[in-house]
Amino acid sequence: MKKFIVFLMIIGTVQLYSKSAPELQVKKIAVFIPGVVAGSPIYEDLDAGVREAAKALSIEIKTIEGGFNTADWPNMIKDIAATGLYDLIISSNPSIPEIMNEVSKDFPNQKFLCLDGKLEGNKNIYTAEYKQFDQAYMAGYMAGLVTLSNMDGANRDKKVGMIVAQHYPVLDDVLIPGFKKGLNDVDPEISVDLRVVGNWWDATKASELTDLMISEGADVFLSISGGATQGVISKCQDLGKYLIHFDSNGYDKAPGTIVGSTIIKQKELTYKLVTDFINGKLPFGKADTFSAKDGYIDFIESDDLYQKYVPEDIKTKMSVVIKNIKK
Ligand code: RBF
Repeated sequence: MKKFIVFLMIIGTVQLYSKSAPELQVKKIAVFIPGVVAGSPIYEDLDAGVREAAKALSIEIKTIEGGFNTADWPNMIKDIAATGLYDLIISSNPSIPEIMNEVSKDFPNQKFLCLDGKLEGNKNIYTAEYKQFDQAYMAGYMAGLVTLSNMDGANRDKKVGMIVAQHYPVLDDVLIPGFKKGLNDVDPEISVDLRVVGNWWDATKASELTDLMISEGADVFLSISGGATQGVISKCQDLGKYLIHFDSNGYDKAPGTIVGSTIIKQKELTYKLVTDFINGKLPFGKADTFSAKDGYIDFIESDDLYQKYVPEDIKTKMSVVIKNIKK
């Protein structure tokens, strides 16, 4: 009898445990980096945001770097879905939602989250993009003020350099127009010298382009080229020119050379969206846009290096522009 009671107690415990088990279950998330993490703020912050969420919540994560061959990405994402191991696959860039959409057809139980991309209407995919026109506008306005300034490295040519990794729709339709509008609002005579690296990693090529562009009059740069940006930064440092950093706070990478930082809060947004997912609140099927008004886009004025190296009149003008964008 005693043995039977013990047996019943064990069964009871097991049942009790298995009832509460789904709540205790650790969620598994795969992070697919379309490129490599190092050198691209947008991916470094994606990775950091997921890691912070994993620490705070009960999540197991696996980060997979997709490398630079875009043709490999669809099969890599498909392979992740095919494992059936992950409650959510996260990625980030404008070319990814369409790949997720295709993979979703074969794996209809797989959930996806894509930042920095947009796709509406697939009940298994949620996307979050940024209103990056405003981010590029602030970069353009700052670059315009610098090229017209009396700062040591500025010249009289009214010429600004833009170095990009490759052409893609968001770059051509949003980032370049935003940057040019910012420049134009400072002075319509400012011209842009735009060059293409051809990939997201070749810092040597980016450095050579920067050298050439400086010799032709450019004195301040915006680089949207991932890891290749390091080549632009070091050439500007060598030749005493300036750079506006994009996507993250870059002032301390090159004090006095990086004179502006326009950011997206990719780490914070990733953290928020992963938390929403864990709480069952991520609105799959929807596509949202996050902006300067929501606090997800900004220009960093508070940094000591910005305060130290940028002339007062430029800081005052930038403050007005930033305030208007956030309104
Ligand atoms: N941005 C990066 O910083 N690093 C990258 O490796 C990178 N790869 C990209 C690949 C493709 C196919 C596309 C469409 C965009 C890529 N981006 C990359 C750009 C990124 O989505 C974003 O537009 C910029 O980082 C500016 O915020």
